[in-house]
Amino acid sequence: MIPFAHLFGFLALLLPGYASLLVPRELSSHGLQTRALPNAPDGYTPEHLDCPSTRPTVRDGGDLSGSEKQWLNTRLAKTINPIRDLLRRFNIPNFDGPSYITTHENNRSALPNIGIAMSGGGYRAMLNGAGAIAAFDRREDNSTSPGHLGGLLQSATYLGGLSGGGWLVGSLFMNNFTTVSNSLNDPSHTVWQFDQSIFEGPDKGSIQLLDTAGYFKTIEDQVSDKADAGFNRSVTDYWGRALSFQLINATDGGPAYTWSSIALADNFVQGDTPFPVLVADGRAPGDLLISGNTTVFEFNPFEFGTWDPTTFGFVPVEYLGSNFSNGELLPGVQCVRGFDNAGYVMGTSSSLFNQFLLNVDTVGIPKFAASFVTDILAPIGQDNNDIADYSPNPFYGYHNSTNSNAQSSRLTLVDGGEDLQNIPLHPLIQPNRHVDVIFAVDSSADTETVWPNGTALVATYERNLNSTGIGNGTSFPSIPDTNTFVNLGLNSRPTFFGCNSSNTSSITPLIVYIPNAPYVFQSNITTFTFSYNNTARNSMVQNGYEGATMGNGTLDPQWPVCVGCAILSRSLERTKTQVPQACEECFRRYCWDGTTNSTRPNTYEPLFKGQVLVESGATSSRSNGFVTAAVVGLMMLFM
Ligand SMILES: *[C@@H]1O[C@H](CO)[C@@H](O)[C@H](O)[C@H]1NC(C)=O
Ligand SMILES: *[C@@H]1O[C@H](CO)[C@@H](O)[C@H](O)[C@H]1NC(C)=O
Ligand SMILES: *[C@@H]1O[C@H](CO)[C@@H](O)[C@H](O)[C@H]1NC(C)=O
Ligand SMILES: *[C@@H]1O[C@H](CO)[C@@H](O)[C@H](O)[C@H]1NC(C)=O
Ligand SMILES: *[C@@H]1O[C@H](CO)[C@@H](O)[C@H](O)[C@H]1NC(C)=O
Ligand SMILES: *[C@@H]1O[C@H](CO)[C@@H](O)[C@H](O)[C@H]1NC(C)=O
Ligand SMILES: *[C@@H]1O[C@H](CO)[C@@H](O)[C@H](O)[C@H]1NC(C)=O
Ligand SMILES: *[C@@H]1O[C@H](CO)[C@@H](O)[C@H](O)[C@H]1NC(C)=O
Ligand SMILES: *[C@@H]1O[C@H](CO)[C@@H](O)[C@H](O)[C@H]1NC(C)=O
Ligand SMILES: *[C@@H]1O[C@H](CO)[C@@H](O)[C@H](O)[C@H]1NC(C)=O
Ligand SMILES: *[C@@H]1O[C@H](CO)[C@@H](O)[C@H](O)[C@H]1NC(C)=O
Ligand SMILES: CC(=O)N[C@H]1CO[C@H](CO)[C@@H](O)[C@@H]1O
Repeated sequence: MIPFAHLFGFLALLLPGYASLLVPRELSSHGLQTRALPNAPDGYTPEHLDCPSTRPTVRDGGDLSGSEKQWLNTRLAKTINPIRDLLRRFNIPNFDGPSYITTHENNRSALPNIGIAMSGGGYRAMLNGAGAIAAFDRREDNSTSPGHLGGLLQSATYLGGLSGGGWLVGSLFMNNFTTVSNSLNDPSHTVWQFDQSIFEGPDKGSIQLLDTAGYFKTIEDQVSDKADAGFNRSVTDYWGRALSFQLINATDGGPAYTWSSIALADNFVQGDTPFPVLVADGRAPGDLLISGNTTVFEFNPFEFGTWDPTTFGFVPVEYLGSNFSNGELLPGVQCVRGFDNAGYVMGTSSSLFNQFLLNVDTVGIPKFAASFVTDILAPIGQDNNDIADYSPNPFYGYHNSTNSNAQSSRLTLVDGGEDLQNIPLHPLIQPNRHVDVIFAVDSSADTETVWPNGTALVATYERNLNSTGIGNGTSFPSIPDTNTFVNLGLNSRPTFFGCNSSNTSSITPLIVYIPNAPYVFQSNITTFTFSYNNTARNSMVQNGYEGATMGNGTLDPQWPVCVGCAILSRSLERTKTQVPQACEECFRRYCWDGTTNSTRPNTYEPLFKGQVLVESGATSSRSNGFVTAAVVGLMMLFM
């Protein structure tokens, strides 16, 4: 049987330039709606093809792309009913939420504009984040019952992912924006099978027919073909291929699935999904350490680039790999397609894990994996283990005076969390995007005990202090030091930052910080844990669900009301509507009130808040029982 992707590659060879037109027809002949597509012309290998009649160029970062603006018209209209439904269910006392939405419906920009951000932190972050996404997704069972938050995902405009959070976002979008529960219970046993470590490769019971040796050979062949076609290979190529076997629902890790194909998927085109954005950090030539001022790049369905005043430009993501100079493709230069492989993009945002591939203790991993590491990966990695190579640099000769890579034909990117901004807030705080509220799920491992302590928020806050500097007009709420986070428990329960926007000049989103904490499972599993049995995997997801919903409202029955208030806050200001009394109470309870306690705390060892589901092997249970924990939780909230 000829695999579909190969067949398609063959068609594309015959008809260069028409590639993206053909795939939907091919799929629709099977009566299916289009999902993200295996539309690369030749599998994992980028191809030089004739350019479209309007040749792609680099544009500056002064505004949203035309494509994004057009898409927003569709999406923003689609979010109105979900927001109205949410507010109806949340039922803010003495405030008619649905009528408020209806009154302002014809002026969409008056209404809330919601973003969601999923932090990095390997599989821990992916799974804890997946619990939050499930909680926000009205398609999940029970998610629209009292105390739950289902519908927030349908109400959101943007969905950011970084590193492990990017695996989550990327996997859902590659798989037709499927649900978290369908990914966990994948009927085809293809994706999210984390009991098989990435070194073993997929379970042979799935659609993958490979044994471990065949898995490594397939990956090596795919990457070699890219190198033979003249593109630099980096360890990230291997890492991204391996990830794809776990994240993309297709044979051989879906080598032809491109990131740009998200923009062709029906559900995205119809505005039925949020706008996915993945984040990676730029690295100036010769730099090994990534500072907080490094350029932050984003991958969205239309474009790759940055808002930062350094490179300050975007290129169509579909044409990554093309040889741009001074912002253009010179006459005669062909267009490259297929470079923006979806697994490569997810691998780029998480390139930190390259080091895991390289440093893994070779004892206990399959023989093939061990020789693969020593013979193939190690020589490629050398001093540049963590990079993803985006050569030829699309920003060569572009904004020479500010772009530190302008004179380099190479562009190398690293894991989006290496600048410590481990939550992908950067795309969501851009003033052009007008996001009002960001649900920021933080599964970072900051403390010695592998819990978050606000480090990611502090990094973004510090970066944006000087709005004429690297922040380039962005504005971010005040964030206290990490000792304060721990001492005040701001990292042990949801906390709002930026409640009072009157003392900031430009558009400052409200941040709803949702830290990973032990609700029903000891979810502080180390970042470099690469296999989870299904019990542990599902418990992680459930813990994330409980964290986002505060135990479905059992820890605080007012939590859904408070989420509603957070969503409405900036909109109420714009429409000069009096803040409901219940919201004032919520803000007193959940907003960081500006106090600090910067004394170095003892080791952070949070207690369970809920009924312990299963005990993870490494840790002892110290549950006080659900009722006691609820009382403790409430006491902390009212402090
Ligand atoms: C994608 O999901 C939609 C539902 O959102 C479904 O109608 C469609 O058939 C799915 N397409 C594929 C290719 O699975
Ligand atoms: C939904 O709620 C019902 C009734 O409480 C329960 O039996 C069922 O297990 C729940 N479903 C999920 C996915 O939790
Ligand atoms: C994977 O694809 C199979 C066959 O199309 C489908 O039944 C299954 O639901 C898909 N799984 C996910 C997680 O999208
Ligand atoms: C970023 O740059 C500013 C000024 O250019 C400097 O004060 C600050 O220390 C830098 N931050 C980091 C994290 O390097
Ligand atoms: C930018 O640098 C490139 C490469 O050195 C050069 O060809 C180009 O002329 C420069 N552009 C400007 C506007 O100086
Ligand atoms: C917070 O995390 C940072 C980063 O890991 C660490 O350096 C710092 O000591 C931690 N502080 C507290 C109070 O946990
Ligand atoms: C997880 O957190 C608990 C305290 O909540 C701590 O006792 C345990 O050592 C932590 N696990 C790891 C791997 O650090
Ligand atoms: C802010 O950044 C700009 C550009 O880097 C710099 O010129 C200015 O001195 C900075 N201001 C402060 C207060 O650091
Ligand atoms: C919260 O809801 C989820 C999904 O229905 C369920 O699995 C979980 O048991 C519930 N937890 C509590 C504390 O009610
Ligand atoms: C400040 O934090 C320290 C360290 O956790 C604690 O011992 C002290 O009681 C706190 N101070 C106040 C006023 O809460
Ligand atoms: C699953 O993993 C957890 C944590 O590592 C362990 O405690 C448990 O025994 C495992 N369960 C099974 C069925 O292997
Ligand atoms: C709002 C703001 O400061 N925008 C600046 C971002 O950076 C570009 C390139 O340096 C400037 O042209 C904008 O004025």
